[in-house]
Amino acid sequence: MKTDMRTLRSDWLRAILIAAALLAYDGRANATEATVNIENFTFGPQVLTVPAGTTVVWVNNDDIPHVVAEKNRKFRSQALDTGDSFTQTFTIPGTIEYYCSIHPMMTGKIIVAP
Ligand SMILES: [Cu+2]
Repeated sequence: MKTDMRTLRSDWLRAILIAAALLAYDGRANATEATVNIENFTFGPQVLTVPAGTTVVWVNNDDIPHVVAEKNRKFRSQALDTGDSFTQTFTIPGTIEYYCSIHPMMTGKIIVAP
């Protein structure tokens, strides 16, 4: 009888620990953020690899406006003035190619890892 109670209690404890670990993991996944710096007509880093669930923030640090436009029109920012930012969250693994629609020579890539 005593043994049974102890087993029950340890199962209960293990369940709590697993739940806590899952919550902690989820919290971390939600908080994942990466930045692309726009400067000198360049997206930096030009190729950015992030885990799925990452929110990418583009920040324009140039003196002229830029646009962040996905190659297949999946997303497109407004014209970003100096200091403006654009945010996009990537949940599906794959490669996203984008460019600046004002300066099409400016290109960048986000690789979303599973
Ligand atoms: Cu531009």
